[in-house]
Amino acid sequence: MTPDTTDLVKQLLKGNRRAAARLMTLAESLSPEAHSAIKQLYPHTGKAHIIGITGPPGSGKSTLVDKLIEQFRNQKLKVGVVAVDPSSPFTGGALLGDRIRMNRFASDHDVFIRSMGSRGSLGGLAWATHDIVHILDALGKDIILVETVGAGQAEVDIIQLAETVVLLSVPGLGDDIQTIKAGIMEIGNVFTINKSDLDGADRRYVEIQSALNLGQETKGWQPPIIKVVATTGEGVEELTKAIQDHHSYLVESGEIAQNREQRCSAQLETIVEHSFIRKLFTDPEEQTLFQELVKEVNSRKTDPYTAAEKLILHLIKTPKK
Ligand SMILES: Nc1nc2c(ncn2[C@@H]2O[C@H](COP(=O)(O)OP(=O)(O)OP(=O)(O)O)[C@@H](O)[C@H]2O)c(=O)[nH]1
Ligand SMILES: [Mg+2]
Repeated sequence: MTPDTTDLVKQLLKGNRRAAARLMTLAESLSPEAHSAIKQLYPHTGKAHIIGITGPPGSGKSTLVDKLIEQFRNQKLKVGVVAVDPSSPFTGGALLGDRIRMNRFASDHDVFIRSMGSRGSLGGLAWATHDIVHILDALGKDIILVETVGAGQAEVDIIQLAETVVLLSVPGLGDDIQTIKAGIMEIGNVFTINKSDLDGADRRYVEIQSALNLGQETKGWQPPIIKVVATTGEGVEELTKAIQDHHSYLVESGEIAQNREQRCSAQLETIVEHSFIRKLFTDPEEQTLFQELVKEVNSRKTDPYTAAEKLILHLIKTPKK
């Protein structure tokens, strides 16, 4: 039976968690009902502060998110969490770990946690993540934390989603510095060294500081570097303050408008790109045409540009199924 999204959205807007969970399941399965739901709930979004928590696998992101939830709850803010794990299978250990780590909020109705596995290919994960963030926003969350592995190369590009990006790093990860050099630094608004109880935290601090100084702009937001121990909660209050300071900065400087426009643009791009790609690879008629054109390009009967033009025209003309 097709779920009645109008009713689900109505329930969601009243704060119904079960409706939220059902809508998220639809979003994860990339069903057309999910699109219909997003169309209805979108006018009710745009209120939450969306925070990306990103860093290497095992750097303590989930442990930190758990402690951040606590900080925001102390301020009576309503919190939503999306933990995205593109590397693990559906019921991977990491997902299970996330649930256990954040389990203490299970009975708190103002906290909603959703873990996602690598369900969709063809950009489905990025797509569903956007939708889930919208659902949490419409549910009335003030803060939405999005946990993702890595940055830049990952399927879910955190800058498409988050207003504030917290880049997590840990002491003693040699290749991490490579990532820093590769330009990841630019996307961080707050740098965090987790596991600061381990050796090498000070060295990591200096490394990040000098990498930051290289590309430093003298005006605007100056990204702070904060040492934390997620397991004990040390430094998490300071981190929370830095995250909220960044948000205040965005609002007061007016950068928030530009930030939001960039995110809408990136999102629209994702949807257009993947709508085409998905139709191309799921519709048998398009598949046949695609295969024919591949052969024609290979035999030099046509060239790749003409073939692409034909495909795009055909995709536009064929009615939506
Ligand atoms: N020593 C120390 N260990 C920590 C700290 N924070 C987290 N850990 C440990 O690091 C391990 C990984 O923590 P998670 O929170 O699952 O890390 P994650 O980044 O979410 O991992 P994935 O989602 O699998 O990429 C766990 O065993 C934590 O207990 C810390 O501050 N110090
Ligand atoms: Mg995790």
